[in-house]
Amino acid sequence: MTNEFPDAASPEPLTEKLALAWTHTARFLTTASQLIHLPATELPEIAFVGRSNAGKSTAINTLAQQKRLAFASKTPGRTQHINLFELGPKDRADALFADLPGYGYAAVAKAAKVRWQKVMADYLAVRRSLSGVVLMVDSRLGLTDLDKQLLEFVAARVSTGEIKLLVLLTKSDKLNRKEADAMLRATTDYLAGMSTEVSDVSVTLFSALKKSGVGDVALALREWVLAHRPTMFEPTVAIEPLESLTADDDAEGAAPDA
Ligand SMILES: Nc1nc2c(ncn2[C@@H]2O[C@H](COP(=O)(O)OP(=O)(O)O)[C@@H](O)[C@H]2O)c(=O)[nH]1
Ligand SMILES: [Mg+2]
Repeated sequence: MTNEFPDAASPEPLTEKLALAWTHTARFLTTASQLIHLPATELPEIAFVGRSNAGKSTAINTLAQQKRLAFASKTPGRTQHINLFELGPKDRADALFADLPGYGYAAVAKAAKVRWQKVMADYLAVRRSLSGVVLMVDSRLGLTDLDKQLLEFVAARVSTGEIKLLVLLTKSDKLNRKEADAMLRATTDYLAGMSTEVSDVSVTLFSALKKSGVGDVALALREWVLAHRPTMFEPTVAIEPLESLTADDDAEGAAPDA
């Protein structure tokens, strides 16, 4: 399994076939019910999010060309864990997929909903290695209020380009051409509100049933990973050189009392 797909150093041009060979390498890594249990990693992570029943598990399995990588649950709302999958060569993984719990399932108790909303918000706001978000939206429903809330959780990091965003309008086989075009346009219009000159925001129709959009999505995700540069730790509070601190202290200490 050497060099079946290009890495950053490879001169080989990226094709849909190579991108799909890469998504095919996805394998289960670990599961976590709390953020602190997620492994710290330098690998770029791509999160898959969406309402319960939006077609998230099916989309992940279709991208990976594996039958039950992400468990397509018969009981929506039951899987409240973050599942991590590893991609790339076995001995040198180059990216992670994170399957986040679906939201919006009516039968889940209020307390559990609130708890998970917080986990999602925190994950999207602080997970340092997060480099992309794939939001799955049922193409018959379009963006719902919960999807828009979720987008708000990542909006700041999307606007700086730190996190890339791809919205998949799933189950597009259920729409005719005219309906599909209208949904694509409405979603694009909404997302224009969170796009900037440096952001990477896109929308695409997707059907696991008809296998449409699959190669495009694999390409997009592979490009994200190849373009990823680990974020350096940037202190939000300026750390002054020791000397200048000392000097300031001295100056203050020497200041005459009022
Ligand atoms: N027609 C059609 N149905 C789909 C497609 N993708 C998923 N589904 C169906 O939508 C339902 C929810 O899918 P699932 O992947 O479990 O959704 P999740 O809850 O978001 O993980 C299942 O009945 C799937 O068979 C698709 O591309 N076309
Ligand atoms: Mg699922």
